[in-house]
Amino acid sequence: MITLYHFGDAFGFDPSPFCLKMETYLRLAGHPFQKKRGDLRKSPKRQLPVIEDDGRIVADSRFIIDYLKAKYGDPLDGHLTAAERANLHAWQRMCEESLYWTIVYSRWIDDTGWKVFSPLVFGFLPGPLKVLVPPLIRRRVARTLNGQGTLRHSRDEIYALGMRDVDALAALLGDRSFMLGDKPTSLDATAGGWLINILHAPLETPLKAGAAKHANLAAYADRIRERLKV
Ligand SMILES: N[C@@H](CCC(=O)N[C@@H](CS)C(=O)NCC(=O)O)C(=O)O
Repeated sequence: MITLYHFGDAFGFDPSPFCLKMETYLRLAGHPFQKKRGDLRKSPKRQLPVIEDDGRIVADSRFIIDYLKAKYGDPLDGHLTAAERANLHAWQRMCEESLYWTIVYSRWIDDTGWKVFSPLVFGFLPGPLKVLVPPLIRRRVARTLNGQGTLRHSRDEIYALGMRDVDALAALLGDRSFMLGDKPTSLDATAGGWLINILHAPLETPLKAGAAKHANLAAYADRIRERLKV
């Protein structure tokens, strides 16, 4: 049985887009799995998600999906042409390398999001750690966002950049059931993990308000979330 190590379901689902991507992938591909709370200190790359399968540990959603495809087959993407795979790759990277950072900003830096996010994800910490740890990690995330570049922009610019990606996803989806057609592909694991995290998270950010204006994305997030139910 595959074990998915993730952060936990602080939002009723995993607040990490990458962990929710992995869970969505496993469900859409039909692989049986169990979820356990992961420990960053024990994770090979100090990040989650990680899976364990037959004693083998695999880290990073991209390498996990490669591993699962090699071992169990490729029910989601196996039928795609080379051009369709290239298209999928580009959209996936847009979510994971661009839109991701606006999500991170909306939770860790923007005070509106932080006030709600912090107690939800750090609520499990005992006593004084609940007060001490969140600002330390918040400062570390700010350094990362500064190095990566997002924090060089104003709040309005950061949300405007995020909305370009959300608007592009809405245009891609159109009136289809899934991002690339009638059947789910691995792009829906990423897009689902991202859009559920934007639209269903209890944080009233400009990104959520902007995404909610796209009725097709709201219905899509509901549809993918339905697939996550056991
Ligand atoms: N490229 C990785 C990214 C994973 C990732 O960024 N995970 C974040 C949570 S969304 C994490 O573990 N952050 C903790 C840290 O970097 O200290 C993947 O595809 O799995």
